[in-house]
Amino acid sequence: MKKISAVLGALAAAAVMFTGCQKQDLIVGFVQAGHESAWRIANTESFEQAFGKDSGYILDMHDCNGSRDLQIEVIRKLLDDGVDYLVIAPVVEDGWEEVLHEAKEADVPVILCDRQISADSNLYECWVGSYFVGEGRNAVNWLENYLKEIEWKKERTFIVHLQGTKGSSAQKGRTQGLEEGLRNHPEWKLLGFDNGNFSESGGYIAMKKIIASIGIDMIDVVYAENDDMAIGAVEAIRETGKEPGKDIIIISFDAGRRALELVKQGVINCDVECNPMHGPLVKNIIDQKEKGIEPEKIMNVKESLYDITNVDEVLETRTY
Ligand code: GZL
Repeated sequence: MKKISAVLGALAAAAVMFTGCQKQDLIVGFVQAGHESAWRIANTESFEQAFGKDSGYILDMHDCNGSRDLQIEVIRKLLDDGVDYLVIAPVVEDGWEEVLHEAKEADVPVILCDRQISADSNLYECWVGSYFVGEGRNAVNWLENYLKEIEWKKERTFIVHLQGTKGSSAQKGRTQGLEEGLRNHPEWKLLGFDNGNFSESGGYIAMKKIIASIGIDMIDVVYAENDDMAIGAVEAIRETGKEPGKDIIIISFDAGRRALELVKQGVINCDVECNPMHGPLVKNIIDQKEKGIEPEKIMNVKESLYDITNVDEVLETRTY
C-alpha cells in the first residue's frame, strides 16, 4: 500500500510541476543594422518596447554597427544558440542567400524589417518596411509644387544629392525617386553628390566637400536621404553664411522630431516621413504565426510628408 501511495505522490508532484511551470518565453533574435541615426535608435526602441517584460518573448538584440558581414556572423551564432525567430534589419540588399538557407534548414522563421534584400522571398516569412521609391517620388513631387508656389524664375535648378548607405534599399529607392525627377525635368541639374552613410557627420563632411568643389552660390536644392545627413548639411551651409531653407531648399527623409523642429523654423523645407515603429508590427506577426496564421509577404508602414504647412499636426506628438 505504502509503495502505491509513494508512486501516486510522485505523479502528483510531477503533475503540479508540469502544470505549474510557465510556458517558456520564445526567443526572438533581432539582428539590427546599427545605430547610425535617430531613426535607427527609434527603430531599436520600438522593438525593445514591443518585446519587453511580460511580452511572452525574450528579445536577443544585436547592434551590428553597419556591417552586413557582422550581421551574418551574428545570425549563425543565434542559429547555434537555438532562437525561435530571427528578425533582420539588413544593412544592404546583397549577400543573404547562403545564411538564409541555413536558417531555413534550421527551421527558424525569418522576418525582415526596414530595408529589403535581393534574395528568394521563400527564404523569409515577410518584410515590414517603407516604400522607398515612393518616398523619393513624394519628395520630387513636393519640389515641383514648391518651385511653382514660390514662382521660381531660374532657368536651371541646381541640386546636390547626399546619398545614404550605398546599396541599402532606402538609398536605392530614394535615389531612384530623384533620378526619375531629373529625367522628367531637364531644367533640373545634378550639381554634385556624395555619400553620407545616413549619419550627421557623414552629411556634414559630404556637404563641406561639395561646397569646396563647386562653391555655395551655385546650389539651389539639397536632397538629403535622411534627417541626420540633412542636419549635418545645414551646419555646413550655415558656416558659409548662407541660410538653409531660404537661400537653399533643403529636402530630407525620416521626419524625426529634431528635423521637424527645423521644418517648423523654416530651415528644412520638406521632410518625407519614414516610420521606424516596426516593433509592434513584427510582434503581431509572430503572435499570429504562433496561432498558425501566416503573414502577408509585404507589409508597408503608413507614412506622410511634412513641410511648414502641416508640421504642427505632428510635432507635438512625435516621440522620436
Ligand atoms: C529607412 C532606414 C534608413 C533611415 C535612416 O527605413 O533604413 O536608415 O532613413 C536610417 O535614418 O539610418
